[in-house]
Parts: sequence; structure tokens; C-alpha cells
Amino acid sequence: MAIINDENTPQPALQKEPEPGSVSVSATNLSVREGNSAGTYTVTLDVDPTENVTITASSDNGYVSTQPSSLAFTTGNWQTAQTVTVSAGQDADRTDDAATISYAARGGNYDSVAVASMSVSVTDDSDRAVLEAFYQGTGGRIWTNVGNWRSDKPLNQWRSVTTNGSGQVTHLSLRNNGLIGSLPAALGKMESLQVLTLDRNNISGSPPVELGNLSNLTRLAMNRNSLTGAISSQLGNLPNLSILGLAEQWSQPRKRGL
Ligand SMILES: [Ca+2]
Ligand SMILES: [Ca+2]
Repeated sequence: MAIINDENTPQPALQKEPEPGSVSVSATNLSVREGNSAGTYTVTLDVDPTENVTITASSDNGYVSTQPSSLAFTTGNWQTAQTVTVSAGQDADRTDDAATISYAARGGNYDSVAVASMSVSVTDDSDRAVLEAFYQGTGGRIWTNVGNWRSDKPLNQWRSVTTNGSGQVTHLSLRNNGLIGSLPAALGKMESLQVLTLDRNNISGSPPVELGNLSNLTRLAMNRNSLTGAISSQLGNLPNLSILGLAEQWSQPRKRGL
């Protein structure tokens, strides 16, 4: 009698169903400051893929993006975590924003596998861009005291800058600090500004008409500079302006500290 299924007889290999794919994301929420890249995280495959896998990211906010936008895992490198960086562009408004990054997986046993989405909160930072323009326009590189200007520190740690609870600049007071050149029109975007004190510098030109947009401005002091030209009538119409100091303008450059 023939013996079948003897333990020495090779058995046909079982046709195993591939294990369903699974993706790990190292974080599901992060914060980024407008105009910056931040908050790197990693994406990893948990299960051996049957073929190459692509994971594509998409953002529901046009100002928020990921680098790279698409991750390629092969059957050889699938165990290696891949790093993603989130960037937030500078938008025109002055409010904080949010974004959700969603992922779509394609390929082999990962086709349509669900991947946890990423919640991104964006801290608006438009005033930082204005201060950068101010620094550039008034010879920041040769200021007497630069403090933390242009650093990554919060704006209220920059020399002579005060902010409100939302991080918007309310006071900018740089007296006798070697400022030269002219005021940038961008200053008119700093809508929360209440006090602008720039006495005893060497600022030339005429104050930009855009300063007339600063409806919260109570004090504008630029005594003892080198201003010329007409003072825009819009400055006189600022609803909250109670002090406007533009005395003693010099027509020639002069030494600091006078
Ligand atoms: Ca903004
Ligand atoms: Ca915004």
C-alpha cells in the first residue's frame, strides 16, 4: 500500500495571501511659523511590500506643503524611515492658519492602505517680514545696536520691539541707533503698531504714505533725522495719532549721537 503524505515527501508551498500593508507616521500634528520650514517627521512601512510603494502627500492649504511631496519605498529600502519637512509660505493676511496633510498609498499590498493624516498649525508672522524690510531699508547691518534683529527669536526679543498677545508688533522704538536710508512702505502693513519712535537717526526721504494705514498709531516720533519732502496729509488724519514729532530735520548727513 502506497504511503501518501509521508513527512519526507515535499509538500507544495502554500500560496499565502500577502499581509496587508501598514504605514507609521512619527507624528500627527506639528506647528510651523509662517515663512519657515519646520517640524520634520518620518514615514515608515511596517510590512514587507510585495512591490514598490508610493506614498503621495496632499495639503488642503496652498501655503502649506511637504518636501518631498511623494515618497518612494522599494522592496529593498522599505524598512528605512523617510523624512518629510513641512513648510508654510508667507500669506498676505495676519491670522494664524491650519492645514491637513493627507496621504495616499499606492502599490502592491499597500494599495489604498489608510495613512494617518497630519494636522499642521501655522503661526502667522507677517510682522516679521515687515521688520526684515525695515532692517534692510534702514541700513541694519551698520546699526549701532542690532540686538536680536533677524534672529529666529520671537519678535518681542528683538531690540526695542514690543508685541501683543498675538505676536503682532505694537511698539518699535529705535532712538539714536544709526538708522540711515528711508522707511519702507511695508511698515504700513503693521496694523497693530501703536508707537513708532525713531528720533535721532539719519532717516531720509519722506515718510511713506502707507503709514496712513496704521489706524492704531498713537505716537509717531522722528525728530532729528534727515527727512525731506512733503508730509503726507494721511498722517494727520490718523484717527488715534496724538503725538507727531518731526522737528529738526537735517539736510546733511551728520555724526551719530548729535
Ligand atoms: Ca501672514
Ligand atoms: Ca495667515
